[in-house]
Amino acid sequence: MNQFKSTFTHYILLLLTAIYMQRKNFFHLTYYKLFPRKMYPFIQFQALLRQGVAQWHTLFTSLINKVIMKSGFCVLWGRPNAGKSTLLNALMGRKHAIVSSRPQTTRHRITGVLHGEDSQIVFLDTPGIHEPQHKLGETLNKTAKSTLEDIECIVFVVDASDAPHADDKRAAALLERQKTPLILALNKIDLIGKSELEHREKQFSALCNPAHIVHISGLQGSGTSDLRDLILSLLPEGDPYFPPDMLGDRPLEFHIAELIREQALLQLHQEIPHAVAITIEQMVPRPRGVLYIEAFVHLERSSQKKIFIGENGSRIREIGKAARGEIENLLERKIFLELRVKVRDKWRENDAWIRRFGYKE
Ligand SMILES: Nc1nc2c(ncn2[C@@H]2O[C@H](COP(=O)(O)OP(=O)(O)OP(=O)(O)O)[C@@H](O)[C@H]2O)c(=O)[nH]1
Ligand SMILES: [Mg+2]
Repeated sequence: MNQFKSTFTHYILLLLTAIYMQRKNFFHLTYYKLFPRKMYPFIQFQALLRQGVAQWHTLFTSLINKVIMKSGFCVLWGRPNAGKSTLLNALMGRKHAIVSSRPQTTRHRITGVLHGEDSQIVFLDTPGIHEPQHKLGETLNKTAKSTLEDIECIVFVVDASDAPHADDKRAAALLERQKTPLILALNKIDLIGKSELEHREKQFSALCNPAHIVHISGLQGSGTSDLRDLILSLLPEGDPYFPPDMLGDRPLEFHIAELIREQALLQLHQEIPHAVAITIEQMVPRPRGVLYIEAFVHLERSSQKKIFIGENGSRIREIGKAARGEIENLLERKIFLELRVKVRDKWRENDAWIRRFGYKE
């Protein structure tokens, strides 16, 4: 009886030790020599089991965590002043492109990358399609047209508070042979009532035969998140085009020059804003964390230079002050902005200047 008791206690102790060691993974194959030979098959079996479970666990978690990405390019299209850049900013949730009430504010293809958890939409804001008055205008139309290749969707932005314009028709005509899904975005709905919107919807959809129609206010942000979801639904599965920290494809100097031009557009009148081009000539760090920026303001005539500078330099000071605030917000640091005005005779008719100012790509 005593012998039975001691053998029983022995096995119980062995079992408890085995359970403890199993939990702590002591039965790892490395330690098997510590155990009696009879236990080898058991140790090998449990090691294989543990290994198998680990592999299945990795496989399952990788399958569950495997994110199916959607990505693609979406062009914001339309006539000048329809609200494309305002919409880009609303979709991006940040100020990415400059906006003004002057037609032809946008002079480049502006790429805005919107990163989602499982998606990436690359927006291409475009210069407004219009009847060109000079070489610069022709270049802007060409830049816009060049965005229509290799894209996944087009948002045709129209100003619903106004009847279709010759430029809307021009912009619609350029989409005629497009196979890409077309969304008609009736913008500026904050300015009109329901019946006017219904009327405009008929007029604008007759121009372009859209696959989808949305009602939005880029300025107030209404309807823009539904539009973003609709765009997403049109994108194919695919890897992202841009790394997660990239919001666009233009250097900082570009955005700085644009912010200066935006102030010129906002603060000057008649033809002068259209004659303004900005180039950044220097960006040099100065003591106490200040960044010195020297920008050239290019105009077409000396009479425009006089107006730009203003009486005792008052106008140029105001433009510089407002632009400095915007640039400091962008860079999150103090800057010293120096504006120098240059006259470039009829530069909008001159290919060399158009290229030098970066409008021809
Ligand atoms: N009320 C109202 N105004 C808007 C709306 N969207 C844009 N605007 C205004 O329309 C004007 C033109 O806006 P932009 O975004 O610069 O237009 P755009 O189509 O990019 O113009 P271009 O760059 O010249 O082709 C600006 O004064 C905007 O504030 C809107 O939803 N409602
Ligand atoms: Mg624009």
